[in-house]
Amino acid sequence: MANIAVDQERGEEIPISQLRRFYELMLLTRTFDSQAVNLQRQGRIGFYVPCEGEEAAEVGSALALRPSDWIFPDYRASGVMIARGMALDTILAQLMASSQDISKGRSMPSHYGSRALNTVIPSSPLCTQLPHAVGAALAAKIRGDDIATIAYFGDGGTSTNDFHSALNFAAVFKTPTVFFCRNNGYAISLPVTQQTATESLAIKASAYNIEGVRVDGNDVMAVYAATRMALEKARSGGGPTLIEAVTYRMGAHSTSDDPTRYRDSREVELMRSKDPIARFGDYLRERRVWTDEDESDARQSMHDQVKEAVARAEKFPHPDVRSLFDDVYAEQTWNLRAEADELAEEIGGY
Ligand SMILES: Cc1ncc(C[n+]2csc(CCOP(=O)(O)OP(=O)(O)O)c2C)c(N)n1
Repeated sequence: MANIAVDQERGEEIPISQLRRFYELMLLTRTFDSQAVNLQRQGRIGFYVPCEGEEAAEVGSALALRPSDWIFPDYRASGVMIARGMALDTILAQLMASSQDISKGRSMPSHYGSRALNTVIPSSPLCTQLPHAVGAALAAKIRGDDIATIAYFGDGGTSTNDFHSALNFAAVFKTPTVFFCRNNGYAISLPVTQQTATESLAIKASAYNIEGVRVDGNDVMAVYAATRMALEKARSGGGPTLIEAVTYRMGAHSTSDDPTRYRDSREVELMRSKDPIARFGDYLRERRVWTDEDESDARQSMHDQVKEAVARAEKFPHPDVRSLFDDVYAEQTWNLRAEADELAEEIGGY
């Protein structure tokens, strides 16, 4: 059994341990994701944005980053967070808006971030994180920091003003930024064919004179290679890249969406046959670096990990409602003080 594989694009050797890590992180993401949907259906969390089908795009790109790089994610980023090393408890604390949540339960569920992981909490308006990623990259360039920034967004996001402003600014100032577009085929109910008349999303990069790369987003090794190349180019002064990872949103847009209203189930079945996890699992078995026993052990251990994390997270209390007024201003204003006092009095009455 060879203990390396060759990255075809780069002619570089990838250790087998790394290949297994790709697979295990994709599997953990899938396990977590389906459990999060179940929790929402059972009323134990309010809302969730699933990433089923997009694990290769998320995990492959996130693993290409260095810890010192900065991530500007969107709301569909559980796989990015898991690959980045965010603890499941931390993700669940965010989804449950508990006192252990980094944003103190104040962000919409599925909007994760962590200063320790150089990951900025996203806002819901699409692609607002792109100019932020460019600004942070420009600051790094001015300071001489050897880092890159990466922004995640979907195909629909390419129709926003912020997408175009960010690409233009990044190109003119040659910032070390990677724009990572998950083309999952849909913007809620709108298919990508109605989103744009261009032959691809990657081609939009040429309008700004930057490189556009279209990659099979269901091939974790290809995503990893494309993202690594773009990051290395960015860090070495080569400027920004737009990556279009072509994948498929297997599930609903969010737990508030019912895709059967606008999408043919035969299409979904066809795309399930291109499942990035099954595909990479087959590859690993063919290479004899993953066995059926590894598979059942991994599935059992991940199921247990998620179950235990949920049990722990559900014990975290909610934040004290009085903390609502904290962090709004450095010094609380008179009117907020008055409202806080009124609330405290109201609570005292119960
Ligand atoms: C500026 C803006 N316009 C519209 C919305 C409403 N909205 C939320 S998600 C979404 C679809 C986004 O689709 P896409 O960019 O393809 O990403 P995906 O959700 O498929 O990952 C829309 C239109 C929004 N959040 N922000």
